[in-house]
Amino acid sequence: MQGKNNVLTMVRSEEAFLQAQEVIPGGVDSPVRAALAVGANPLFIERGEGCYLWDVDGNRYIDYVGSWGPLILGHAHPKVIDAVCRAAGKGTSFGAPTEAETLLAREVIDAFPAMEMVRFVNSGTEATMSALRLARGATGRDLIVKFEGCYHGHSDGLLVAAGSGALTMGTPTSAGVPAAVARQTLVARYNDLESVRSLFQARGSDIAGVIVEPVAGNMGVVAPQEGFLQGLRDVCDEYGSLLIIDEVMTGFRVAYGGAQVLFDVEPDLTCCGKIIGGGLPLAAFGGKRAYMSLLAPLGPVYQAGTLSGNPLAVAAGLATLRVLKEPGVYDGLFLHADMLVDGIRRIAAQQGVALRINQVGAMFSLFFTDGEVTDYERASSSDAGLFARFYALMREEGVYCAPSRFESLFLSCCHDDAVIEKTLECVAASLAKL
Ligand code: KE4
Repeated sequence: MQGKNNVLTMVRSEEAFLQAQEVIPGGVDSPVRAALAVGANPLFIERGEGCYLWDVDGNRYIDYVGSWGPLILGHAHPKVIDAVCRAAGKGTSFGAPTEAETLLAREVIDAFPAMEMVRFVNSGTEATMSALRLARGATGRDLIVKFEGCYHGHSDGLLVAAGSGALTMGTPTSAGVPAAVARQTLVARYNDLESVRSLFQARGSDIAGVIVEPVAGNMGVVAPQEGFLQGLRDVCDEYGSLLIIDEVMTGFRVAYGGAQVLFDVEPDLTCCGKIIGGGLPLAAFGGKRAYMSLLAPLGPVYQAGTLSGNPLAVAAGLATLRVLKEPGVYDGLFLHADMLVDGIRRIAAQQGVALRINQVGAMFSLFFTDGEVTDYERASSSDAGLFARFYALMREEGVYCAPSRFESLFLSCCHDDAVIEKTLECVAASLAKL
């Protein structure tokens, strides 16, 4: 429903936001949704279909958030909805193993060559938290290495120099994380192997593992430079530490087998999430049998979850991966991602706007800067004010982007030629008004 002068009306969203703020902190169940960094109020969503979202005022948007990555098939994909409805008709949770979990486990293991076993959990946070505990249990060591600006969920030890919402909110190291826990986390600079090696030279015998986003997506998109990931593999081998590749965002997004297949690097443990749940709460961590067999009930590393491997989420995940394996799906996805990114670059150049776009596969992000963005420091130096203005203008045009320059934008299989063309018209109009 368009307001006067074609200005979107957001009366019900505003009212819904006031209501929500009375009973939910910030009115949202995850901070970045509050859109504080761009000075906007969040839209309350009524429904999604394909590449579109409708807010509660009836305004339609082309969606480039895709629930922060999971909706690679687009909203309400018929095969996903049908699978979830059929599963729900048989009950929603049993707290007991089901054959569908084994089927999904085989699909995930087939996708990641370095994986021999996998365990399902309910969120990416759980997956990375559990993978760290497993690395510590496997090595008997306490320290972990992470990278400034990378986000791996909100478990205490990983909320140190974190990205995503922690960056957006300006709290990279959260209150409430005990200093003793934070001290177990060493922080290196992304794409800077020397910063990693210096940590290992100082503390290598105490480092259980390195956890890395193989393509950073939580400081905006930052690709690994040549040799960076293999360098992490080599230093972990040298010191007997585990390499944990966090593919929660990149898994099935930059390639069916994630960034580890794209960049040919072999982790000891892999975390995945988002897409494997098809929009329902499901994530996973997996790796070599020798490590995974240390997990309870087989071994001494405890990890558990009431709803882990939930039948509805497993059904959504299985349906999603089966569609992704169909011929040509990734060709179309990447073709349209390239069309969009090339088009935005062309328009920005024509309008003389200093805009850097980092893209890997079907994820990309926009930095209002003219320099290369290869780490958190350079991402942070991009113009936040211009980003906020661009976000607002695009939303007025009917395009729904992530409300933070430290997030990624995602395409779905439903973003076709016509949608890309329409998006580029909106980009041209928005950049012209910056
Ligand atoms: P969840 O616990 O949010 O399911 O996953 C945590 C996580 C782990 N690893 C990576 C690489 C991730 O990107 C994430 C979560 N991503 C953010 C978006 N940047 C989730 C959005 C939010 O926090 O609301």
